[in-house]
Amino acid sequence: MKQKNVLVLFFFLMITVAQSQHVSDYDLWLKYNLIDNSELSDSYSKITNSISISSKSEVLKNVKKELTLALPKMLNNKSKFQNGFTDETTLLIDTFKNLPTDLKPKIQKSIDSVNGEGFIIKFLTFKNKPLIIITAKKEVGLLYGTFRLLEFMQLHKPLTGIDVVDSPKIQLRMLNHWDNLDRSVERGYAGFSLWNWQKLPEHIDERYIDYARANASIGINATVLTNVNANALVLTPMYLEKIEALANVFRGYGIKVYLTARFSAPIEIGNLETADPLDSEVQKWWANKASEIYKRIPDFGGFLVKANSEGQPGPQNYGRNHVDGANMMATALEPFGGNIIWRAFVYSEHDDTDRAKQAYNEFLPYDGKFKDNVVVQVKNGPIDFQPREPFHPMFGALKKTPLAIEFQITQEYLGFSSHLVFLPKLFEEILDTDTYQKGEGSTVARVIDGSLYGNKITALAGVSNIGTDINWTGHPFAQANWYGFGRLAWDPYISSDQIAEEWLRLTYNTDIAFVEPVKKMMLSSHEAVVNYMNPLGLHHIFDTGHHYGPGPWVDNLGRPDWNPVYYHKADTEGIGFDRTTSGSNATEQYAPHVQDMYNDVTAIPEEYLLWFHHLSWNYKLKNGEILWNAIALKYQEGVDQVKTMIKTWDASKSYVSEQEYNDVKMLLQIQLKEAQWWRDACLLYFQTFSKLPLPDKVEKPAHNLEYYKSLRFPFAPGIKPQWD
Ligand code: GCW
Repeated sequence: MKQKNVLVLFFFLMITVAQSQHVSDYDLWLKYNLIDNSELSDSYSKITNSISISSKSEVLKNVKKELTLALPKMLNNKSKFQNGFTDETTLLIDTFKNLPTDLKPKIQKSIDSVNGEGFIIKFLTFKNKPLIIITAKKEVGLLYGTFRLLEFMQLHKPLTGIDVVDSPKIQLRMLNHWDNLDRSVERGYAGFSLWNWQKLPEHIDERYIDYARANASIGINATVLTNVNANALVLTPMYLEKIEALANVFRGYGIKVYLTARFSAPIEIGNLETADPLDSEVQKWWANKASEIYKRIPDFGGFLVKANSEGQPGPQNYGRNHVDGANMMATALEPFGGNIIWRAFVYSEHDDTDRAKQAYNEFLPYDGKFKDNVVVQVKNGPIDFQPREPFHPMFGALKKTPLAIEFQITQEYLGFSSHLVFLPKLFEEILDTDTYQKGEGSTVARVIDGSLYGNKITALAGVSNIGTDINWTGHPFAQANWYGFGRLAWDPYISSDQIAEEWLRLTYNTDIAFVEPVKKMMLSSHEAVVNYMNPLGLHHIFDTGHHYGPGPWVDNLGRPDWNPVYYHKADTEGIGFDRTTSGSNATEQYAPHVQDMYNDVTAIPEEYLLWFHHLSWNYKLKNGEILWNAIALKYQEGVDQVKTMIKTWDASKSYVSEQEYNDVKMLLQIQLKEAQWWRDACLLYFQTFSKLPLPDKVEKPAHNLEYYKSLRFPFAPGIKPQWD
């Protein structure tokens, strides 16, 4: 190549590189763009002209810091700050007990109605002058209230007359990081782990602070720093010192640190011969460990434990059960106010019961037997974070045990960080589902927020999609999943529509001509991925290990329930997993009304059809199509939906920067390519059973089945690379 051409190519590459992940993506939904509407800007400037806030505590210092950062960016001027209320004050930020006495009666009723983390933002006239106050019972409420006020400004909402009284409906709003100590992230698609263990505790990366700010802005108040496939070393002094440094940063943003505890830690780092939960030496070891941790981190949240699941050690290794294990650890943390979050993601290779039934079978007999500081954390569906699953039958069935719901924000089964999938839609679908366990209206959200059974602890967890990528989440739209998770953890009744709209306006542009179509694209993106990956209740037909792309043919893995063929059960007769009374009878784990609905092939919502029924290829669906055609058309519909997403994004070009446009555009192209891959591979494979032709509307596959089966991805992200 001539030198000139090389140079041209070099510049082209530079531009391409520069176009993905622009630095401004780093700011997430906290961009604080200049408000170009002068009327609004004037009104906001008046309101924030003179801010009264004390800066004694870390939390209040952070409140002030955020205002100092945000206001000049949005309003292009500087606010004055004072320590106490003065005649000049236009915005007063203080806890209720510190408010001027003659102000209190105006707030009393509202303050009585908020909880310890709630807040009030109120516009009122005081001493004949307009005043906005942000108040709360505790300082952390002032932090949340301030972020809400700044969000209102970013959304260009009027503040005159503002009257917001809000409290989180869930106590523990937690991110679960599946971060390993070598900084790889299990199922992570956005770079490496944020936690730079080698430089901690001395070096506090600015990112820790920005991570905490982002979380606080959406109300997340707990973070589990390490992978549930745990390494005991994190409980040794060398690591605890580093954890302490992180906890010191996060505390000022209302965030408590949790760790994953490896059940066999007493053996691995304690030199004991056993980890039997009924052994007194083991109990003593955990009690001492707890006291060692709390000396460093007085507000340590507790442990998240994956036990006797996928090879992780647990109480069953010693002939004990989950209650023995969880309660032993809970006893160790109890004196310090810590919690045990015990995962219910269990299934055994020695049990040939339908995997979807195993967790319920195992945990139901333990209902009411856990100590008060134990929460059982249940994945949203009975298998494993599939693009669509029915709700987990444990929800509502355990009536005396607080259950936390675990969502997966990282897109293990949803196209990694290259597919645009707006997950709050999936979360909402589950939260809104009625379990009927205490009559009509017993939604999953009400099980989780405690309003159904009065849980002592309420919790909502999300497996983090955050890493060292400049934009934190790999796909810029995956930021919306972090944002939306936080909003739903605060209030599980907020609509996905509202979340999408807020996020778009905060992140990109407030113009309705941009927001409306792009919001529509986001809201339909979950259905699109279900269509092109797992339509009509199909599930777990992903390729082995890394779960990148389709692998419905895989049948050679060690355990039956690791193989896709176990889940789709396609044969010449038909396809689907019979979980009705004539099959595995998984339906029996639901309330009678739900059982009846799921058992009845004419009553079940078609999106769950093949999850619960094995049906002939000629079975007629409600729209008159035979099952084979319906499956094929759904795959095609998914592909078409991605094409529509590309059109929508193209039409939005003028509303976003060139980098933002290009970044998403390139990712949508990958999504289209992979949607086609899913469609072609799955249809060619299922066709070997159905022996029926593809309907006319379905595009012809680009390759033959052998080609798709031959693809290998030993270095797919999210797992430790391996050649097979
Ligand atoms: O879905 C599976 C994942 C594992 C994960 C496990 C779990 C952390 O493939 O990577 O392990 O779930 O949730 O424990």
